Amino acid sequence: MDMKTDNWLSTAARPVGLIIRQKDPNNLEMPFDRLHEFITPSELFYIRSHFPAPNLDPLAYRLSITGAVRNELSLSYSDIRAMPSRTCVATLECAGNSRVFLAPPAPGAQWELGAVGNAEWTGVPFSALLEIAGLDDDVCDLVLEGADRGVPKEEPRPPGPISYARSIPRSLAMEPDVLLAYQMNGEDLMPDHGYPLRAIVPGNYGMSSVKWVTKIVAATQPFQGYWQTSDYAFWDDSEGIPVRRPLAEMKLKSQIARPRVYERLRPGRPYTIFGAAWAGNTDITEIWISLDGGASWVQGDFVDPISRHTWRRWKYDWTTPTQPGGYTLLARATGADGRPQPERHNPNFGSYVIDHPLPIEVFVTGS
Ligand SMILES: Nc1nc2c(c(=O)[nH]1)N[C@H]1C(S)=C(S)[C@@H](COP(=O)(O)O)O[C@H]1N2
Ligand SMILES: [Mo]
Repeated sequence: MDMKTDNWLSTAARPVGLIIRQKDPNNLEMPFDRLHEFITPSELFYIRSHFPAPNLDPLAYRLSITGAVRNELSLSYSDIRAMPSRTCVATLECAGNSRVFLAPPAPGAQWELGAVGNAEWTGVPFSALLEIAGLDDDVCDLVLEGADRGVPKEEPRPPGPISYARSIPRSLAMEPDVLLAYQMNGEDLMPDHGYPLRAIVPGNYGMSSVKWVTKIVAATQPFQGYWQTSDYAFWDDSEGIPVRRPLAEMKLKSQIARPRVYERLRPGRPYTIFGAAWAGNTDITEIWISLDGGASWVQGDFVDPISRHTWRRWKYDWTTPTQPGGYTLLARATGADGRPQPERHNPNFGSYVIDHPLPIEVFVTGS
């Protein structure tokens, strides 16, 4: 056997697979220092699943649309594939991404930087299906239910198995880029990413993009399901009274991909700091880097243009210090409204929405 096959050579340009946070169900993240291309290769795209992936046969598959509609629908996979399609690029970030940076430690999967990715999604606009179904005037929420089922491990535990279900407001469901997608990066979805059909809700945290969708309910009351109120929700303030609201729009955030935590760097050498920044419905206009733990900031350059719902890769050409020792690097993005990322994590979000600048400690060696 020829040992000089290319997987023995530089791994810099090729995917290296995912990091296991939990097995069965699969919860796998991208080694974020592998960020190179604008589009995350499918094999590097994180997987976040509450229950084992259901095995859905596309020939038996049906999508039902029920509730407050004029025409209840039951569509086959081929019905959906026959409809006019739309393609969009969207960044999905799990609301728990970077949880490992919280101190004191927060319960839940200890995601580092890799529960985020940017892919090209193809499917049917959700609005096209809703137009055929004909929503009643008083519909406020569209509930999307996946075929995966189980009993959540976190308290409060429901009395029996439940399916993964989330709702989105009617106005969002009608946005042209909200898709029921069957392809990711030009190929049919992989089982872990929702085969045969999943929702893609650009601008929202990943939990809205329900995988393995089999049922859609048009609701005339705000949906109060487990993943809407108990999990994936936060404490808001209503006239001084704390209220529970569902997480929705992704917050402005940036991450350093290279160097990685505790990387050793040689002194006085050029080093390109590289990363990405994204947000829900705000354009990202500036990226600032700190090389001294936040005492001072310098501006980085974007590699990608502004594009709604996708990340912008950025870089900063640094010359590493000549003084050996530990250095803390930070990145902080600013949105079109002039607002930067917050300095600290907001405890109202619990173990979610980790959107403050994340410290990356590196060591500059003596020579
Ligand atoms: N049916 C179903 N859909 C789901 C989930 C799930 O557990 N079951 N996880 C959600 C969460 S929390 C995230 S972050 C995204 C992750 O999508 P991915 O695994 O394709 O990256 O899927 C969402 N859709
Ligand atoms: Mo998530």
